[in-house]
Amino acid sequence: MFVDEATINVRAGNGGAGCASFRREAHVPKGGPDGGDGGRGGDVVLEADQSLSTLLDFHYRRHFKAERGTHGKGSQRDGAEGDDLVLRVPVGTVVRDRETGELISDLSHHGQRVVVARGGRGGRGNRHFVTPTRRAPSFAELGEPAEERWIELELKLLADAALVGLPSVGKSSLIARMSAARPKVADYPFTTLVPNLGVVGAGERSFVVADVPGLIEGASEGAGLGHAFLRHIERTALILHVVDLSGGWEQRDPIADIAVIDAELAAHAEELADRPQIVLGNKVDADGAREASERVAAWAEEHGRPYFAVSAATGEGIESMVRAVGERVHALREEAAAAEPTYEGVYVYEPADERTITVTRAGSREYVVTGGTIERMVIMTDMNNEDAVAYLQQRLARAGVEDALREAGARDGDTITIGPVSFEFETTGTGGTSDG
Ligand SMILES: Nc1nc2c(ncn2[C@@H]2O[C@H](COP(=O)(O)OP(=O)(O)OP(=O)(O)O)[C@@H](O)[C@H]2O)c(=O)[nH]1
Ligand SMILES: [Mg+2]
Repeated sequence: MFVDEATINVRAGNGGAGCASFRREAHVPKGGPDGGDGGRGGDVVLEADQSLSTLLDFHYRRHFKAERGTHGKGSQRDGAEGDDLVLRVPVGTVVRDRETGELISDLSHHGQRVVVARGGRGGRGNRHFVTPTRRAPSFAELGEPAEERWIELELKLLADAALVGLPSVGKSSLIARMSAARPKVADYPFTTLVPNLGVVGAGERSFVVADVPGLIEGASEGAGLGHAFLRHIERTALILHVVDLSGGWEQRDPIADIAVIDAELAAHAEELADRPQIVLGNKVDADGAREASERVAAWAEEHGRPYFAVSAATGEGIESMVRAVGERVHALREEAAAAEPTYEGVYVYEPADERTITVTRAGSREYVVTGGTIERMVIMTDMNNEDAVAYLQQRLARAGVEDALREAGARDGDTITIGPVSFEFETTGTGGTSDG
């Protein structure tokens, strides 16, 4: 179907740094620690919005950045949080991580939100690091760097209704009459090779209609252009079943034609047989068509299907048919919306391997340790401050880094690299796997 694509770069806001400061009191040279925390950086969020219909905006601008958090200050003043950046995309947008190809989200409902890049946490001020043995922590945490990634957006426009019928019954002619779509029309079968979509204006109630290639007997088993197109119909709420009322190039019984299509739909998927249908008797302008129309009308009434006699050629009957289809589509949409869960929560995309610790041997006495969570611990540490480094060492041990290194064969004195930092391996004896 109609596909619109864009690739964009999203960067959340960095967290602000925590502050290391001490209360000033008249008689005490150094009061208690009172450094405020850094503010959280803003997230980049995608939100589905039904008033939008294309991804065109993202073709002109490709880099999007949320606001950073500000740094904490003395006297327990915390930094301000950065604002989230909310990017609105059309309903039907599928989001993927460009690097891994991983599906991040399928934004199929108005208001649905997904965080595609998380803002960095603010660093904690020094007052958080007080322990019985460390009364005056001289360090604070740095802010957490924000996430940044390239994501791919793909818009899949879904049709509300699909024009279905045998070849040459006039499906493409009808979509051309109903909308601005201009598909190829010809009086030989299988003129339409790919589905066409058209937006039909029906007062306030515009809807999207699909014109798919003609189906023939055996389509559900792969005859003709078969299967691929039945798949497109699966997701449309309403079937506009088009039948040819004209005598055509051979004697044809429109009611038998309807039965052929019904059988193919049912053979493809049980629920297609129960899908709401409106029957459109087309070519009512042709010789002998009125009589055929009356018979189809009687049959349709008997089977509880609305029926309209139309002519794509002269325009007869089109207006009232479009109005009725618009109303039906609207009712079906409301039904579907009522059945939908509401989207209040926000899904946050987290690559799966954040907590995994991987040790790679890089030389005879050199190891590289990777893992999102522990790399962040390192990045948030002020390496110029001895106390901060000692604290980091304990956290890493508790997170299981020491155990993992030892398992990989590391011995005291080996060089260990985590993120941008290298240091010497030294056992703390803190061990264990509780949180860090
Ligand atoms: N007289 C008359 N001819 C029509 C009408 N609608 C379509 N036709 C003719 O029927 C033939 C087939 O029309 P298409 O619109 O290509 O039919 P289709 O169902 O899209 O055909 P496929 O794509 O091959 O499945 C063309 O020659 C049209 O001009 C109509 O209302 N009246
Ligand atoms: Mg066609």
